[in-house]
Amino acid sequence: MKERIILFILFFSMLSIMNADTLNIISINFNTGFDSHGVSSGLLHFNGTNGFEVYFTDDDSNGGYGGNANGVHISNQNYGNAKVGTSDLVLGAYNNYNGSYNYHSSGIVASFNQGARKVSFDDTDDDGTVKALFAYDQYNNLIGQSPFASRTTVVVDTTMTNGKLIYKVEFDTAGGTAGGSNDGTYFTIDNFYAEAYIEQTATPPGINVPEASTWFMMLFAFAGLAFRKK
Ligand SMILES: [Ca+2]
Ligand SMILES: [Ca+2]
Ligand SMILES: [Ca+2]
Ligand SMILES: [Ca+2]
Repeated sequence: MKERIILFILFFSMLSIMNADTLNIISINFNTGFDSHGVSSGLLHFNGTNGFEVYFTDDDSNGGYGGNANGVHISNQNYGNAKVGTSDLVLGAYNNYNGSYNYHSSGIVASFNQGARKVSFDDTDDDGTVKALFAYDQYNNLIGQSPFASRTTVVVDTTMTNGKLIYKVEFDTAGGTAGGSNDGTYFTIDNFYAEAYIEQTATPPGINVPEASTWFMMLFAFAGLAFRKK
């Protein structure tokens, strides 16, 4: 009897763990100098928890300050980098070199494979150029943005998007191909963070998985049978 009670308690606690509100997290300080595949420039890809992923690239602006960037890069070089020359690396757009420095002028875009409820990072710009964090849904529609600011932690979450999940963000003076290498301002970012709800696994089509309450009823039925046999 004691064993049965313990088994029941174990079963109930397992169910409550399965139903717990758990989050997927991506947290990156860029200080290794590489993404999850050992790459340091171009389209960068980082893995978070439970298959939550982020891709970084540029905003495809094509102006006179570095042209159309070839993605992003992890760097300690100058132009818009308050941490220049240190081992505390940052992320900037991978624009053309001007001979000695990278312009870091294009907007920085981060795309997720799962809708995020919050995205934040530090603006590590070395001047007061104000930028905003623009948020997009899975269809690339603008759904909200953070206030314009500089040299601070920027945050966008679902309270700014009418509750819609965030599949892409862009950090820049203007969203899309506006701003970026057209506006003559330079900047970098650091300490990227994103969180998303762990998505429910979909039931495979044609397969009827019983609900938790059904499991309870079945468990009691089996327990009843076990007692009867004794
Ligand atoms: Ca580009
Ligand atoms: Ca860093
Ligand atoms: Ca832009
Ligand atoms: Ca700047």
